[in-house]
Amino acid sequence: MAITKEQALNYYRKMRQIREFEETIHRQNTTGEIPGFLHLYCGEEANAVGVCAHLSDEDYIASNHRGHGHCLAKGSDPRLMMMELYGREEGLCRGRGGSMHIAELDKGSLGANGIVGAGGPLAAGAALTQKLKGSKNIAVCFHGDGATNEGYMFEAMNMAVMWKLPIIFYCENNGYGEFTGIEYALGADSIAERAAAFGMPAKKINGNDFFEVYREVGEAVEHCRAGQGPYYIEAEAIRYYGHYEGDSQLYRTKEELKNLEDNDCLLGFRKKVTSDGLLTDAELDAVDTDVIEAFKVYLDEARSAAWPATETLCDHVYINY
Ligand SMILES: Cc1ncc(C[n+]2csc(CCOP(=O)(O)OP(=O)(O)O)c2C)c(N)n1
Ligand SMILES: [Mg+2]
Repeated sequence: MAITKEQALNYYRKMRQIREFEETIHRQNTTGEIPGFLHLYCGEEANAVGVCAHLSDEDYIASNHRGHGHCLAKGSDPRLMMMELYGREEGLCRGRGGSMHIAELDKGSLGANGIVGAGGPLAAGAALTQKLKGSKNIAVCFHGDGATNEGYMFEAMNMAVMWKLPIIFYCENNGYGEFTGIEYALGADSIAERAAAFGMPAKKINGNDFFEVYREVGEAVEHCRAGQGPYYIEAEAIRYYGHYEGDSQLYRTKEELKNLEDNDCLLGFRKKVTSDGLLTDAELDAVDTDVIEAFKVYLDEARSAAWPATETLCDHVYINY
């Protein structure tokens, strides 16, 4: 699956936008200006971008609590997302959703979700709808290693196999569920092997390598669009920061934190495209500068934008039947 120069630039820009979004709110969080909890996606960018590169607005994704990267990769506007995290009226969900309920249905983004594993049944439902409509659209369930131990994930996976649903279960295995290491929490030897036991193809891949993600997910998407049922991918990933902003990470060694950069997906991408002669360092630097400058503006605008009027706070939150 060859990638053109234009595609490579777009994918790099998207990964850089995610990184900059997260780094910006990482800095701003200490000011107390952003309401609610933040779970940063820094380090996992190659996954969201490598998966969503194969999807259109008519395909669906279900995200989790670490959802900003998925949302951006699926096409949401970073400026409106920043407004949303700041709780402003102009935000993507009019400031009512915030970090953990950010969504954009027109982009097929079913939203971030604070209930670990809840994306399984949601994405399976979206996939069932597409199948019943006879479309070629698919759904992707982004979830973490911790979520793989939730009962309703098992139910969703079983139903997906039974009903041959066009769904990819995409596990971002960053080695932790909150503060608990996977070696303690996972009963099986391997997440992918356990998924295979449900009766679907399952692979373990390196989620730090954009090109591997892109290639493997491309095959999985073809499988689903061809009506061959679900597909499971376990991608090894790294979580740069704590579980949430404010986590002091005393359960991780200094050595582990120091070595994370060795597997940085943005650095790996740069190394690969420059050594292949697809892009130059100068072209990549120009993207970096452009994105960093754009985020300064998004941040300023979000900080000074209007709050929702108090009497409207419950508008757009509940549906009246
Ligand atoms: C049903 C449910 N149980 C527990 C929690 C508390 N909780 C929030 S995030 C999390 C860990 C999730 O780990 P993982 O799925 O690996 O995602 P990661 O945070 O590593 O991206 C837990 C247990 C929750 N939000 N929902
Ligand atoms: Mg995890």
